[in-house]
Amino acid sequence: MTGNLQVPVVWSEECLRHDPGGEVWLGVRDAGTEVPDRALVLRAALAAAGAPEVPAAAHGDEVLRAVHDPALLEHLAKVWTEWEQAGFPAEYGRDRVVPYVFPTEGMLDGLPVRTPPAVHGRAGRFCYDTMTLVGPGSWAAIRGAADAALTAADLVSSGHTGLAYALCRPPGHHVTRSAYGGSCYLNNAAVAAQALIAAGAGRVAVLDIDAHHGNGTQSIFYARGDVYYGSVHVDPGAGWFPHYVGYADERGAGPGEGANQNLPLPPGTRDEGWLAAVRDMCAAAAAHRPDAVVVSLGVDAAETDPESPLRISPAGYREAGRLTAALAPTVLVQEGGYDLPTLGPLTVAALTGAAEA
Ligand code: SP5
Ligand code: ZN
Repeated sequence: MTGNLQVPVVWSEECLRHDPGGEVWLGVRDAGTEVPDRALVLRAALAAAGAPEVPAAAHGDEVLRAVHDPALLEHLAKVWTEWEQAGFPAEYGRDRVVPYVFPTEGMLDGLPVRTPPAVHGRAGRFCYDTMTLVGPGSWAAIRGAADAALTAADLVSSGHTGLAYALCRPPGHHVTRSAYGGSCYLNNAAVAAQALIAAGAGRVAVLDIDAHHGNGTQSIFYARGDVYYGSVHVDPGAGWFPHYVGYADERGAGPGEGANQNLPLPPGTRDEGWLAAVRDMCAAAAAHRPDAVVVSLGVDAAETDPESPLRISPAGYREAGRLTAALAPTVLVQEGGYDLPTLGPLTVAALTGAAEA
């Protein structure tokens, strides 16, 4: 141990068991960047920085069922076993669950969404892309990541600490109430926000600084006034995932009108422009007077990251950590970040800034 970073790091060993085995992108299976080594690199860097580690405690499904369709939970828990029993890995060399038919609005044209009995048909029922593969250890890791988020929320809501970090893998902010995608399976940040509310917070702000728009978190809280969602991300209209959501005119609905704010940025944006947007997001969030904050901490906006064209430095992430954690007691939840050599320093920088707040 060389540092003195006083932020508890909540961690579940289960998170290593998810090996998506790549991603099918534009019809070709690529190696993929959401790999188990991400968690090992983060864990080692945070330990070297002196951060104390806290094991994730097993939690029940109550909070998960408040933000997700129970049918999504059941599907994820069972789909690998059914895929295997149907013979796809052993008999056909299909070693991961990859959907091939998606029940889009255009396909159904108002007919009810059925749940097909055949697993290969049902694979697209709760998933919206081909990049988010499921394998034998996936569910254990998905559930371990949610437990890490819940444990970090417990540490903060109990007053044990004003700041806690959940080392979640796989990440979560692309998952809506009933559909997964974007290398995410359950929405760990939404789970943390809901847990904070269940523990007594009246209003929560979710601040998302991952390079990509957190379409899942936005969707889950879109019509709610008790959870503000703000996101700074690369403009989906400039050709970046999630393409269909994350535009500035998405402001919330009904009781949530005005409690959703997107700040899309052009590819190539550096610290100055990004931090100006982070400051704007924090000012808007502060106006909602949150009792607690959840930060969706993706470090894939870094200049070194292969998955986004934003060009943020470690110093930028440190400042963003300071700004986002200054509003209220804060739970940091790991989202993306894929450049293994710089993933550790970037995350340590963000946590260092948050601890300074
Ligand atoms: C949590 C998170 O950051 N999810 C991001 C999902 C976006 N993945 C898009 C992958 C597109 C294909 N990647 C090719 C990279 C080549 N440099
Ligand atoms: Zn991302």
